[in-house]
Amino acid sequence: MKVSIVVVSVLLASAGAASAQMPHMGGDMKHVMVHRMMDDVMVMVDTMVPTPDLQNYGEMYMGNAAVLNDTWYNAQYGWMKDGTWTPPTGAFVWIEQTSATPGLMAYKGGRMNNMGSHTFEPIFGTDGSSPRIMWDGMMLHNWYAVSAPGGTYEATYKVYFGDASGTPLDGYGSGEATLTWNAVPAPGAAMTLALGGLCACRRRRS
Ligand SMILES: [Cu+2]
Repeated sequence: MKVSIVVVSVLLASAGAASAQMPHMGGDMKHVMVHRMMDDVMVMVDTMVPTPDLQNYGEMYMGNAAVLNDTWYNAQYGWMKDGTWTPPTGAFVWIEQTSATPGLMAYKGGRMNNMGSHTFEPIFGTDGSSPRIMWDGMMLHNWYAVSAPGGTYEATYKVYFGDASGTPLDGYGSGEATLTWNAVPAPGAAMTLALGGLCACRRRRS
């Protein structure tokens, strides 16, 4: 686990140097493990990694990643297949957002060691997109963003087997998971507040 994280940061650093600044995952990968148990789907969030922070780095991103400009964002959560299993014959795995804190936006990510797999298209209801995505079972780190930090955010997901249009398969169960984030004020905002305080003091003295 540690080794792969080191490799990822090296890749991101070299890519950033070559082109524009790449967005940051925000911390260690926090995996959402999806397992098929007979006719059921089980979903478990890795509890070892602390609750991710949505952060604003004050950076501008190029291309599709520009959707993260001026946002507080994070991509630590990664959907991951637990063990080797396949969906029922002819069926697909669907991840559906059933509820989320208002203001939480989501964009399609990909594998952390391949930024080219990240399309940044709006998903999970963002900008009128579908509440569900079909998942191919590859590690998937989506990007979550808010346009103003407002404390704690949550999103709840149902993972199930469905047909090509997302209709759940009869006779199969579904799994559920809730992801949470804390939105922290930008370092720049704290600095502005400090400077504001300083100015107030000066004004009082004069
Ligand atoms: Cu991952």
